[in-house]
Amino acid sequence: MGVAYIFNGGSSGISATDSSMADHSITGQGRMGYASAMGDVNGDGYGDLVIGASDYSGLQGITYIFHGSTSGIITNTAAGANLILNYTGSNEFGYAVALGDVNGDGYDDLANGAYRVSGFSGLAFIYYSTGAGGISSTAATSISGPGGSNFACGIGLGDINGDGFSDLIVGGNAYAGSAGGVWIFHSSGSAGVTVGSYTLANTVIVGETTSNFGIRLFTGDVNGDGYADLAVGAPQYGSFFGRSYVFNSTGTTSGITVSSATSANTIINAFSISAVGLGVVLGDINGDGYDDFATGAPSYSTSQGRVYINLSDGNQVSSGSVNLISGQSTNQAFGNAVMISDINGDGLGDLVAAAYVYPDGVALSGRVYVFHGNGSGYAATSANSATSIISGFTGSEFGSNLVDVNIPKDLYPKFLGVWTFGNLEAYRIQI
Ligand SMILES: [Ca+2]
Ligand SMILES: [Ca+2]
Ligand SMILES: [Ca+2]
Ligand SMILES: [Ca+2]
Repeated sequence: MGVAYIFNGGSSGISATDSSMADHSITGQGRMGYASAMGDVNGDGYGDLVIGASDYSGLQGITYIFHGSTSGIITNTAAGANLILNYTGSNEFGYAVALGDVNGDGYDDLANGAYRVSGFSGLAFIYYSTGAGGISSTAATSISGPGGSNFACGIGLGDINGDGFSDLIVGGNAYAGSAGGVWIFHSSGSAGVTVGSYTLANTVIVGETTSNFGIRLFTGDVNGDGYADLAVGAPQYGSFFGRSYVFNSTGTTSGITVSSATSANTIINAFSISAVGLGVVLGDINGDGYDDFATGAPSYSTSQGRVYINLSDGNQVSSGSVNLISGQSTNQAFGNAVMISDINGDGLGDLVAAAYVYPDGVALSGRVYVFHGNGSGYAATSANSATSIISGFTGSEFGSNLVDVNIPKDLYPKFLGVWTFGNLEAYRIQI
């Protein structure tokens, strides 16, 4: 099963101390919440929530879209979703989801993935919004990947080439012997993304040897030029040391033009088994208008885990970390998911980081930590000194996934923690 929890922010942050104190919850099945995204699919100014449940009905998978309102999201059950999307076969449909306006009509569209299609060739879909009615029940774009690549295990949307239309970014961590790859497809404009094969991508970036590059993606703007830049995680680099990369858009209609992960503008390294890159997020931590970078390393120091904080200098994300925040103890996987959101409305990005197998990797309760920004990063060096700590129930894996639930018409942003039942695992896809 799975439960999505929504916690409201406020001027003093979040006061909940366990998941029963959430402002809202939605219960579903099939690891609901392994993937989630927030946007406005029906143009009413309220944030709408997409949640993937990739284990639903065996491994068929299912995706739910919930429309926001003046009262937030109303229903408490997945079955009460405004739209439910399916795909045939045991293909883990909904393993990765993203929202963005691909065809420029002012309504966010849904990118979705099913990485097991046709022997792990994978398919990436775009379901366009119909307007005030929200997302269409039919995908107008479907793009096939290379054989055995897990294409679409990672999905992102962002306007990489600055033409006003969101572009599609697809990751496939098993490509080229698990080097992994990322494919960028530019929107053609009002028709959206019109190609049907990975061979027609505008950009292909190949990861380093057996690094699982592309399993995590996030877009943001690190240099304030209005062109989306791209963060990519490769948690298996160097036998699970892991690496995270940030690729700047060229600031031209060509978007990102490099073809190798080693050509990234910024590379974050580890010096021991850490699985850096299993969590990646871009957001403005110090309030200067440039997106900064947080990356989780949940395997660091016997899975105590830690999070690296790297600020943008206005041109690119600096490779020197201003903060390293460690988990509370071993076998908690702190940093399995990270998010930046201005929880307390002071203009500084707050860090939300999860340790989904807290306290010991056996009880699997999970914890979510909120760190308020201080203008130059975060004061804490340990999860013990987080501003807020929210605990999950035994067995719940609270914090398996996080999403910024920023609803434009609300005063304060919110955030969502998600828990799911499942086995302890560094991440889902086996290679
Ligand atoms: Ca649209
Ligand atoms: Ca574009
Ligand atoms: Ca940029
Ligand atoms: Ca910044």
